[in-house]
Amino acid sequence: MSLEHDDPNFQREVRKRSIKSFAWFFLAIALVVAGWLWLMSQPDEFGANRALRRVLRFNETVNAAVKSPTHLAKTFDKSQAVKNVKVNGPYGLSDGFDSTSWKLRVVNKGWGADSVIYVTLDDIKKLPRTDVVFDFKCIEGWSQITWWSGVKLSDFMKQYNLGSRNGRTPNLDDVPSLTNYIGMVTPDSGYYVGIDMKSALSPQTILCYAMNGNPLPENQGAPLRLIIPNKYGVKHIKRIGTMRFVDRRPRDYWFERGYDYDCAL
Ligand SMILES: Nc1nc2c(c(=O)[nH]1)N[C@H]1C(S)=C(S)[C@@H](COP(=O)(O)O)O[C@H]1N2
Ligand SMILES: [Mo]
Repeated sequence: MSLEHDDPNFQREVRKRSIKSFAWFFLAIALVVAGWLWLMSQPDEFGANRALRRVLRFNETVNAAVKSPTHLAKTFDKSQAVKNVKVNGPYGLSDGFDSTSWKLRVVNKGWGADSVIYVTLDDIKKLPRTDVVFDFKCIEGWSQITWWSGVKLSDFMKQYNLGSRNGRTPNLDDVPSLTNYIGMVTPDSGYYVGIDMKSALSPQTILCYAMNGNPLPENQGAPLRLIIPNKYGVKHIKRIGTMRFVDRRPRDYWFERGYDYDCAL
C-alpha cells in the first residue's frame, strides 16, 4: 500500500507549489529592495530625503488643518512643576558669553534694512510678568511639567512697535498686516529658529527670564529664552541674541537637519 506522499503526482504538485511560493517570495524581496534603492536614490531636501520630506509636509498640512496655531496648551498648577528641570540641547551656548553686557538685538522689517534696536533685560522685566506652567515636550520623547516666567511676546511687540510691515504701529489683531515670521538666533549664531506669527502671538508664548521663580540658569537659556507651549522643545530657543521680523521663512536649525518646520503640538 503506497502512502499519499509516495504518489508521484502528489510529489510533482508539491514541487510545483514550492517553486511558486519561492518565486513569490523572491519577487516580494526584489520589490522591497527596489523600493529601498529608489528611496535612497532620492536627493536630499533640507536635511531630509525628498520622498520622506514630502511625507513630513503632508503631515504638517494635516496637522495645520486639524490644529490651530492659536490653540492653548493645557496648563498646570505651579506646585505640579518639577524641581529638577532637564537640561537639553547645547547648541549656540558657546563659552565666553558675557550675560552682563547682553542686550537683545531686534531687527524689524518695517524699519528698513539697517535699523536695529537693542533692549536690555531690565527693560524687558519692566513689562508685565506672565507665568506659564505646561507640559514641555521634546521630540526625543520625554516631557515634563515646568514653570516659566517672562513677558508675553505680544506685549513686547506692542511696547516696541514690532511686527508691522510698514514700520507703523502694528495691529496685533490683524495678523495678515504683520510679517509672516520671527527669526531668532543665539549670539554666536549656533542655534536658530523660525516662528510663524500666529504662534508668536499666542498669550502663552513668552520671552522667558525665570524658571521655578528663580533667574534662568545659563544652560537653560539665560538671560532670555523663548517659551512657546504650542510647539515642541526644539523651538524654545535658549539665549536669544537677535530677533528679526521678516516675511520669508527664517533658517531653522532642526528643519535643516530633517525635522518639519512647524514642530506644532
Ligand atoms: N540655544 C539652544 N536652544 C535650544 C536647544 C539648543 O540646542 N540650543 N535645544 C532645544 C531643545 S531640542 C529642547 S528639548 C529645549 C530644552 O530646554 P531645556 O534645556 O531648558 O530643558 O531647548 C531647545 N532650545
Ligand atoms: Mo528637544
